[in-house]
Amino acid sequence: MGAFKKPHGGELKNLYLGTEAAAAEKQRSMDYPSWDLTARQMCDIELLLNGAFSPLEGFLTEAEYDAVCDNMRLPSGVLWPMPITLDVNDTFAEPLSESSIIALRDPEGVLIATMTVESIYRPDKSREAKTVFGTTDKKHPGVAHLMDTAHATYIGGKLRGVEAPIHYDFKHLRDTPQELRDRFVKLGWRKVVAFQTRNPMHRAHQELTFRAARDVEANLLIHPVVGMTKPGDVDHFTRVRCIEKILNHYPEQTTAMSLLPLAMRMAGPREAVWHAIIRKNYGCTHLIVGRDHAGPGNDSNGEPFYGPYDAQELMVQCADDLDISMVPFRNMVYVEDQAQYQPQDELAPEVKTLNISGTELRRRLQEGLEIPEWFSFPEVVAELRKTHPPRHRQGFTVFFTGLSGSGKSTVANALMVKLMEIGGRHVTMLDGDVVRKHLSSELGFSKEHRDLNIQRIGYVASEITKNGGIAICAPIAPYAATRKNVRAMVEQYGGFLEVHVATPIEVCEQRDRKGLYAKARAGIIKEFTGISDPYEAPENPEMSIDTSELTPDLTAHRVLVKLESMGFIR
Ligand code: PPS
Repeated sequence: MGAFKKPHGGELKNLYLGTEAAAAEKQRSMDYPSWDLTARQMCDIELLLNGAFSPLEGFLTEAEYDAVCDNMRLPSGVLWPMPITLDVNDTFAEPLSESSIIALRDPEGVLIATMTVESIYRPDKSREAKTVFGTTDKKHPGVAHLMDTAHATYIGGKLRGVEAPIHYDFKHLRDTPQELRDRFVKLGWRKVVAFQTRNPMHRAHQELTFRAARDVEANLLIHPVVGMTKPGDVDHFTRVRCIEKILNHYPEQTTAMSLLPLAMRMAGPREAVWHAIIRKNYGCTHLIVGRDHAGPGNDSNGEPFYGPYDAQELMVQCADDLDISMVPFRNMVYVEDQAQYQPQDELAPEVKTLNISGTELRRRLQEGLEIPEWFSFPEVVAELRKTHPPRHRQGFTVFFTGLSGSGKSTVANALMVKLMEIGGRHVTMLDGDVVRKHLSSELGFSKEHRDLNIQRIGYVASEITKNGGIAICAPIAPYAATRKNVRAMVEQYGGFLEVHVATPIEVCEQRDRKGLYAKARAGIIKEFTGISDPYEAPENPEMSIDTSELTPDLTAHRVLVKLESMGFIR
C-alpha cells in the first residue's frame, strides 16, 4: 500500500535505452530525418521517457488520439484525459511514411530520442479544442496554442530514449518517478499527499497543505510545475526559490519538494485528472485538488471557462480508475480576531476575515507597498521583491510612432536628456535613422522589411527593459500588429508607453526638413509613409501628441508627467 501503489496502467515505464543501445542508436540517427523539439514538446518527451506519463510509450497515434479526445481513454480502456501529440510542419511530415524512423532533438541538436512512426494524421483541431478544453475560444491559452502555434500534422509512435533533456537549474530538486518512489521508500513515507502549484506559496497555502497532510495522516510533497504554466505567471526560478523558503515552516521530516517539468494546458477538469495520474506515477497516494484547479481564467465574454468545482467532480467520477485519492482543497482565510487561518467553510458569516487577492498582491509589489506578515512569510516576500521590484525601479520603454517629420526624434531626444537629468537608470535611444544605420542597414521600406526593423527594435528594447534600463524608440512603425508584438515583448519585463506623435501630415510635409516629401511627391522615393505607403494610427496609445501645437520641451515634459503618473519615475 501507500507509496508502493501501482503506477497508472500497472507498470512504470522507462523508455530509455541502455548505455550501449543508446550509443548505437545515436550512430544510426545520423541518417534519420531530424525534428527539433519545441519547448512544449521537450516537456512532454521528458515525462514520456521517464514514465511520468505511464502507461504511454510514445506520442499518440491517430487511434489513441481519437479515443483520448472522445472517451478520455486509451484504446486499451485505460483512463487517459490529455492528448500527448507530436505536431510537425508539412515540410518535415511530407517525406515520412508509417514505419519511418525519426530523430527527436533538443533546440541545440542533442539527440533525445528516436521514434518509429506508426501514424501520420491531420487532427480536427476544433474538435480537439471542444472535447479537451470544452471550448474553441482562443482566450483559453490551451486553445490558443492548439489553433495558432501547434503545427497542422501530428505523428505518433513509440519512443526510444537516448538522453534525458538537460537541465542546468535546481538539479538537486529534479527527480524521475522512480527516483521519487525510491526516496519515499527510503524515508519510510507510505502515504504522500501531492500539492500541485504554479505559484509562489504564501501562508494560506502552507496552512491548507499542512492541514491536508495532517487530515489524511500523510507526508506532503510540494510538486511545483517548472515546465510551462499560464502566460504571465511568476517565472519558475522565483517560484521555486519562494517555495524553498516556505519548506522551513513545516514540521521537520514531514515535507519535501520536487520539481515537475510539465507543460500545463490549463484544461481544468481534464487537467486535474491528468495531474492525478502523473502524481500516482511519482508514487503519491493523494492529490490536493482546489477550487478551479488548473483554471484558464475567463472567456471572451468574461465568464469562467469551468465551474469552480468541475475539476473535483470529474475526479470523483474517475475515482475508480484513478486509484489515487483526492483531498479537496479548502479555502483558507485569515481570522483577524484569532490571529490564525481557518477554513472558510467552517466560519460563521459574520466572522471578520482578511485576504489579499493575486491582483492586489501584484499591485502592492509594483508600488512597493507593505505586504503584511499574516499574508506571507517575510523571506518569501523578499524573494518576490527581488524579481518584482516596484515600478520606479523597473525598466521601461517609451515607444514613439508617427510620420516622418512628425517630431519623434526631437521629442525623444528632449525626453532622453530629461530622464538622464533625473538619473538612476541607463537610457538608450533607438531612433529610426540611427537604427537603420547600425542594426538594420540592409533593410529597405517594404512591409516585410519595416516589420523586421521594428521587431529588432522591439527585441533590443525588451532586453534593455528586462535589465532595468530605459529604451526610447522613435521609428515610424506604421503597422499596428507589429507595434502590438513589440508591446507584448516589452511588457513581460517592464513598462511600455506608446506615444503617437500625431502631427498632421500637412505640417510634416510643410516642414520637410530632409526634402523627402518633395521627392516622394515627385515619385523619386517609392513607398513613402503617408504618401505612397500606409500608416495605421494607434487606436489606444498611452499618449497622443501633436508637435505643431507644443514645443519639444513641453511635449517631452508631458511624457515625463505621464511616466510619473504610471509610477515609473518619482
Ligand atoms: S519604419 O517604417 O519604422 O521601418 O521606418 P524607420 O526605420 O523609422 O525609418 C524612417 C526614416 O527613413 C527615412 N525614409 C523613409 N521613411 C518612410 N518611408 C520611406 N519610403 C522612406 N525612405 C527613407 C526617413 O528619413 C525616416 O526618418 P524620420 O526620422 O521618420 O523622418
